[in-house]
Amino acid sequence: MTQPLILHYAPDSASLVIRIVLEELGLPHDLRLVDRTKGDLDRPAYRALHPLGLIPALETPEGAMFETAAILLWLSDRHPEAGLAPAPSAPDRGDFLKWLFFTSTNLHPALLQLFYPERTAGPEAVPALLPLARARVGTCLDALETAAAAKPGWLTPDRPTLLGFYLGMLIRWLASFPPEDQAHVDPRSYPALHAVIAAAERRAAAQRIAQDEGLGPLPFTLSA
Ligand SMILES: N[C@@H](CCC(=O)N[C@@H](CS)C(=O)NCC(=O)O)C(=O)O
Repeated sequence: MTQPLILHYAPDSASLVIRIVLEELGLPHDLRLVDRTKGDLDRPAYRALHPLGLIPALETPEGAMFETAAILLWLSDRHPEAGLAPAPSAPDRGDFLKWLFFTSTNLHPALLQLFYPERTAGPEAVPALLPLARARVGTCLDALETAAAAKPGWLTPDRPTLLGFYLGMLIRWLASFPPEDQAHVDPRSYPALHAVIAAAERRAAAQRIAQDEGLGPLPFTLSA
């Protein structure tokens, strides 16, 4: 019997997009809640799955996976029929990979610097780091908005895509901050991305997981 996939998750963390994609693909899996307040991330058993003790981690029959983008790509490559990403031989595979890695190595870390500046540079550097991280987020979103405005097949409101779900989660976090907070982003200020994530959040899979995690009916845009 094949071992099931096991996702180590916490509500409204980076595991959200993995849960949505597992649901979108209809893949059976078990969930293990990681309780950060109880030190679960530092337990040797969890560190054996993820060397840095971060969420998400996915146990697969072939070993543990970590890094959100790697897990997403691994899942979609095994289920090409779902069309969540261009196939390895597709002409637009290179563009898709480029923007997936752009998101995971530039936008996602800039958000973490913005949300947890003291972890990056210590408490005394927070006032200097915050505007830099905010500017970096803006630069990344501007570039992604330009990419989305060209309506590529891998970032379109017309059908679900890995990047649409991933960006929906990241933009959700920015939109969750009150407007007066430095970290706040109004998703409507990026119309092409807004259209993509608004379509993504309407998917039945996204709705089911959002309901399970208590994220409200518009989990990505937070307002119509
Ligand atoms: N590069 C990692 C980043 C994962 C990450 O930073 N996860 C956060 C949750 S969203 C985490 O586990 N933080 C540890 C903590 O909150 O203590 C990825 O893409 O998976």
